Amino acid sequence: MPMTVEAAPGQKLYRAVVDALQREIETGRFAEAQLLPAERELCELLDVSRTTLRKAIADLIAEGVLFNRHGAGTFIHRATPRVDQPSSRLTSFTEDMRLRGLEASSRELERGVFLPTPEEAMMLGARPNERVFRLDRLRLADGSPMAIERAAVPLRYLPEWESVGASLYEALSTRGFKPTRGLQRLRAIRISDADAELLGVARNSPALHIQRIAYLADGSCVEFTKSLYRADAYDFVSELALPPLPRKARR
Ligand code: 16G
Repeated sequence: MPMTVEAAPGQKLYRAVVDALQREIETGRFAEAQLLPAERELCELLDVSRTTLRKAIADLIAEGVLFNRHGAGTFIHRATPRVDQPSSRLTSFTEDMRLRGLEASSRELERGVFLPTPEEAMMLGARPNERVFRLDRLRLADGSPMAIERAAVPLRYLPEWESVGASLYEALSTRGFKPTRGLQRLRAIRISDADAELLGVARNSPALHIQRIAYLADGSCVEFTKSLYRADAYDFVSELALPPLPRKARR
């Protein structure tokens, strides 16, 4: 069904197209696919020129309503699940999502065995010439991108790295190397253009940069992971308690 786009007095036509597209997205017209219909089809639907449509799409991308995936087209942002994440629990992404009734999945960005960077060697306490297994993934919940995780694990813990499946922690547990303690550092950053595209957020969006170092019960370091979590999808929640009183002050 064609849509009529009429610019209000003083309004540019392409801004009227922005409003019309936004309205249609909100009311679910393109709900069956995340991919926006082809340019030609949209021009016909809205009865506007390509130039007008392109300007409108550029604005909707800047506003974070749409996003471009290189070579694949223009996509609509679906409402991202919002997650309260306790920051004191050592759980995996897969477990966290399962607990919330969301389906975890990943898009693998890199998998391989490398010599560690100086930072990885230091964080992991790697032995001389020890190599690390690296796994970089885009993590999704019910199909929505939530985080980018770049994990490094000393190869001795996962020599069969090629067969690591959907969950890194499950692979470690199966081999008897389940992390039992972790340290996490969290800070706010402005996301790079490449990562914004992967996460499907507007350029220069804020994100949460998290570094996790996880240890085995014997104190050796099993994982060093740098992650970028969507700031609009995550609340990290901490439980607070009064510190124990010094002995003298106790009555
Ligand atoms: C969590 C961890 C990440 C770990 C991953 C394993 C944070 C900030 N990060 O996302 O360090 O590698 O879980 O998940 O919580 P997986 O077992 O589903 O692969």
